Amino acid sequence: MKTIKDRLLSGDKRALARAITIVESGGKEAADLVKDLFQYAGRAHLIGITGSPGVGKSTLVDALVSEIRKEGKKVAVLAIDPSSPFTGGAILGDRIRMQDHTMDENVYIRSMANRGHTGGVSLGTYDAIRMLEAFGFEIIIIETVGVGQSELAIAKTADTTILVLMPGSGDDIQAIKSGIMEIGDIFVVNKGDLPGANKSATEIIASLELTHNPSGWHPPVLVAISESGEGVERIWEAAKKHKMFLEESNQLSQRRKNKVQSELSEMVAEIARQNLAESLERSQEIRDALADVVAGKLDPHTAADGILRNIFNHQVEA
Ligand SMILES: Nc1nc2c(ncn2[C@@H]2O[C@H](COP(=O)(O)OP(=O)(O)OP(=O)(O)O)[C@@H](O)[C@H]2O)c(=O)[nH]1
Ligand SMILES: [Mg+2]
Repeated sequence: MKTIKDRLLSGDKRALARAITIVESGGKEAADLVKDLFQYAGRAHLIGITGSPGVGKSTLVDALVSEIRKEGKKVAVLAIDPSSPFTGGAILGDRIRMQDHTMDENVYIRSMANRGHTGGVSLGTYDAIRMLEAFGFEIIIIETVGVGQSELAIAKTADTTILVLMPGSGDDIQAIKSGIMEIGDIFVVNKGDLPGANKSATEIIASLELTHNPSGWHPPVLVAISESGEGVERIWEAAKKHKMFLEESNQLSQRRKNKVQSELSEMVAEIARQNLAESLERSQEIRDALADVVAGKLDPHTAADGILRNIFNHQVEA
């Protein structure tokens, strides 16, 4: 019988779906699969799309997919914790187009839960991206609902981050105030058919002029009507231009290095958390420390310090 790895590499979408389910669950099976497929990963252009609920992210993603397919490129979409279901044409008024995409063998759309990670990007997401890259997707779009920290997490994961806003929602003002403007490589004022779109765009441009910009990239602010596809071609052009800019200014490798760094530190923290949970049950020393804190004999800082030593010594010996 062929392995999941062989089936995935030969273009079997069911194997891809299975592989993503495996890496989503984590554990040894996931680690082995990632090890097997790691050498085929790391090649796609990762585009993060974020913004408040209901600004039209999924509608924009759908229109972008159509745009990308015009160039014949293979494109995958990961929708992380969507508040509305994505796959299978569930988007109101968009059934027919979505249906088109799901019939297209060069498109893959998948929803993922972030399993309680407030950052919006869990370790499983990094590995799911690897599975999609190994399968051969050239562009991977990651949609996350922007709620505080998740914008920052997606910006760390993606090569190009698109921040979507809509007119009249106060979103733009909110974004400017909360300092998330810095994460946008491209700004989209969606629902350009509604009043106030140009005003929003002007405000964003004005605030960008005040934003510190060490990379040398000047984020474009584009008005679009995702529902009709108007302005979406320019968004795709801007995304390609941004990737080229990163390559030419040697910032792509730096971004990817930062990404690996945050993934690794998250992974180490996760292993430490698991070890701690196990040690809490297993280790008499840790149980004693807990009892001492409860009894008021030991302060929590000293106890935590002792527990850390215990875990890492244990790790070294193991
Ligand atoms: N008027 C107008 N409505 C739009 C446009 N694009 C999307 N919408 C509508 O906005 C609503 C939300 O669209 P979605 O694409 O689901 O928004 P989203 O940001 O993905 O939403 P969540 O994933 O739930 O956060 C839907 O009713 C869309 O039809 C647009 O360009 N103009
Ligand atoms: Mg959505």
